[in-house]
Amino acid sequence: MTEQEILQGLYDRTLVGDAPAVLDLTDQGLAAGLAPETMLFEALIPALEEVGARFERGDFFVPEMLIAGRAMAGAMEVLRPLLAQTGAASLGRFLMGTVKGDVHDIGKNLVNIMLEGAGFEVIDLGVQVAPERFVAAIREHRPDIVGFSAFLTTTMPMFKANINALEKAGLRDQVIVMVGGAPVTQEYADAVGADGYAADASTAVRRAKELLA
Ligand code: B1M
Repeated sequence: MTEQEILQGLYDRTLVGDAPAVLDLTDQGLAAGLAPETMLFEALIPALEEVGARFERGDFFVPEMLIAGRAMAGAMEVLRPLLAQTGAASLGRFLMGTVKGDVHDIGKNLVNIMLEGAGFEVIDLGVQVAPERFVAAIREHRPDIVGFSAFLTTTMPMFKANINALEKAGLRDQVIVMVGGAPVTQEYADAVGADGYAADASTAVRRAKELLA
């Protein structure tokens, strides 16, 4: 198979949620010398974008989104150690979580991988993280930056709820707040009083470094 055929196969099989084929093609891509970033940005992410577009049009439903997400997550397990360099000196501590009411984690996990690759120490609280859990974890881990991910317009308001909880706990001036996720914009981030926003994982790394500079 040519590199182009592998990338096309990865896109097509992710789109239909064929996890074993996606894993197999990921291995084949690596064996053929394809860069993990190429498989990620030219096949896996575009496939999930198409899944989202089909869901919006009513051509796909939740089960299709779920199996496509699982197929991508399987490939990420293989790519993760390759994307994240090891042994880099810590640039800072980053506490991350998907907000309460939201179970999307693929985008968050990708940001984590890129942050780790760039040399951040990442503490991931997972999904559905309530404001009080963020507060407790900030007290425990003393991160330089806390990151809130939200992927639904209905869960984005949790950014403000989280920031309010930090203020109430007297922690707001001790930690930098970054936000992101599919429906989030710079305007929304500004409106809720976040310090930083990024539209994708590589911008998130750049923005995190800028905020600490
Ligand atoms: Co859902 N879902 N989903 N979903 N899902 C979206 C997000 C949606 C846009 C699809 C659509 O309609 N086009 C839509 C939201 C619409 C909206 O609110 N505007 C949607 C919906 C409606 C829903 C449900 C409500 C469906 C239902 O039940 N009726 C439901 C909600 C469940 C809940 O959370 N309570 C639901 C459920 C699910 C699944 C569980 C089936 C599955 C999630 C699996 C998982 O994550 N483990 C799923 C999936 C797979 C998707 C799509 C198809 C793909 C998401 C994804 O992984 N994208 C998605 C459509 C889409 O996004 N195009 C969709 C790839 C990922 C790499 O990109 O997540 O954007 P992204 O992450 C980026 C950036 O956002 C950024 O960097 C990441 C990497 O580049 N980023 C940050 C993320 N976090 C950041 C933090 C930062 C900085 C940058 O700083 C802290």
